[in-house]
Amino acid sequence: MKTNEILARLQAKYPGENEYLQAVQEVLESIEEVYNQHPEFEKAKIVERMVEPDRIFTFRVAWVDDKGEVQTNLGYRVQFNSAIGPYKGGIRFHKAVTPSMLKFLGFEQTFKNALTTLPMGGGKGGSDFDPTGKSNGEIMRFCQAYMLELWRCIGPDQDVPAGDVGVGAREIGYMNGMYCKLARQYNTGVLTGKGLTWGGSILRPEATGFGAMYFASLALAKVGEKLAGKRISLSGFGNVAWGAATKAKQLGAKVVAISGPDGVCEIPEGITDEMIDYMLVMRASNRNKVEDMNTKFPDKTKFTAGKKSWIVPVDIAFTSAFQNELNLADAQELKKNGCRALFEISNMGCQPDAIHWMQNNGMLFAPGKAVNAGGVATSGLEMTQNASHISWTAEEVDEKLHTIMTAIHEQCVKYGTLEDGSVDYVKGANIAGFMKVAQAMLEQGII
Ligand code: 2IT
Repeated sequence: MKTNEILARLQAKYPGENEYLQAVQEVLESIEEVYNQHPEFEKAKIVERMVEPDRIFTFRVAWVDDKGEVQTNLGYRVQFNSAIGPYKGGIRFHKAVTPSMLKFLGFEQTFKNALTTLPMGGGKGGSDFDPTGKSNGEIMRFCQAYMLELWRCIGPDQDVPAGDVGVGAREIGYMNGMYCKLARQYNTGVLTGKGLTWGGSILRPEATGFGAMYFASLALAKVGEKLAGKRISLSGFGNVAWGAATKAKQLGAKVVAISGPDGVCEIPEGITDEMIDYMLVMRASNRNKVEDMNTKFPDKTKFTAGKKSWIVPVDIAFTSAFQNELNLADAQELKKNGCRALFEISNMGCQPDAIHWMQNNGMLFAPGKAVNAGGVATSGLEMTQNASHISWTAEEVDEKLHTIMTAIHEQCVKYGTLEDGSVDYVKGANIAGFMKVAQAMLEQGII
C-alpha cells in the first residue's frame, strides 16, 4: 500500500470532506508498515475497500415547529463496515452535520467497535437539525420524522443506532416509540441507550465516561502514576462529560473545568455531586450554555466567555465535546501549565499537529477510539441483554465494562509498544482494530 497515493485519490474524489480525509490519513499512516507485511491484504485490496462506506442513506426530514411553520432538515445513516457484526454507532443531531462528518465517525467507529472484543460493525447517522432552543415537543416531532425514513434501514441484526452529540435517552425514546409503531412489533434490540423500563441497560448513560476513566487509570499505571489526587479538565457538559466527572470524582480526582460553546466554567475546589447532577438539568434545557452552571453556583465557579477548558492549569486533560476541539496552541498551553497527559473521550478530539506535538514533547496521549469505546461496548452489552431477554445488575455491567477496557488497553500495548518501552496508543489502537476487521474481510471474500 502507498498511503500517499490512496490519500491523493480520496482527496481528488471527495474534495472538502476534511474530517473524513483526516480520519483516514491517521489510520493509514499507523497501519502502513504492518499492512505491507501482509501481501494477502494488498491482493484483496483491503484498504481500498475499507475506506469506502458500504452505503449511505440520505433523506429529507420535514417537520412542523411550535409556530406551525414547516422545517426541512437532512437526515443520514452511514453504514460503514459490517465485516465483524451488524452496523453499530450513534446518531448525531448538530447543525454542522455533513456526510463528511458522519463518514469520519463511521470509519472511526469500525475500528473502535473491533477493539471492544464484541461483534459489532461500524455505522453512524445524524442530521443537521440543531436542538439548541428547541422545545420538548419539537424534539419529539423531529425524532419521529427522522425515524419515519430510518426505520426500514435498521434492525437488531442489521444496524443498531444509539445516541451521540445531541441525542440522549429522551431522543432515543421518541425514536424507539416511532420505530415500534411503524414496524408493528415490540423490538427492543433495534436501538441502544434505551430507558431502563423499556429494554435499556443499567450504566449505559455513564459508560463512555466510566470506561474513559478506567482506560486512563490503566495507562497512568503503566507509567507509575494514578488518577487519585490529580487536577483534571473536561470539555463540554453533556452525557460524556457527566459520566467522566462522576467516575473521576469517585476515583479521587478533582474536576476543575467543564465548558460549552459559550465559554469555560472553572471550578477551583473541584466539581461537587450537586454540580454533576445539574449538568443533566443543563442538557435537558437545550440552552447549550455552560454559563448556567456559574449562575447556579456563583460562589464556587468562575465563567469566562469565549475560552476553552484548555486555559485552566491541570495535571491531565480529557477532550469530551467534539472533533478537533483541541489545537496545537491549546496543547502547548496545557503543557506549559503542567499538564502531563491528554485522553480523547470525544471522537478525534485533537487536531493532528497537536497530537504529534504532544507525542514528541513527552506528553502521554491516547485516542478516542480506544478511550471512549466503553460507550459502544456497553451498547453491545445492552444488545446481549435484549437478545436474551434478561437484565444484568449494575455490578455485572460495570465488571464487564472494566474487563473490556482492560482488553482494549492490552491490545494497544501489544501493537503500540515502541523500542524504548513506551506505548504509542494511536498506533496500537489503529493496528489492533485494523487487523481484526482486515482478517474478517479477507476470510469473507470480495463483496
Ligand atoms: O461514538 C460512539 O461510540 C457513540 N456515540 C456510541 C455508539 C453506540 O452505539 O453506543
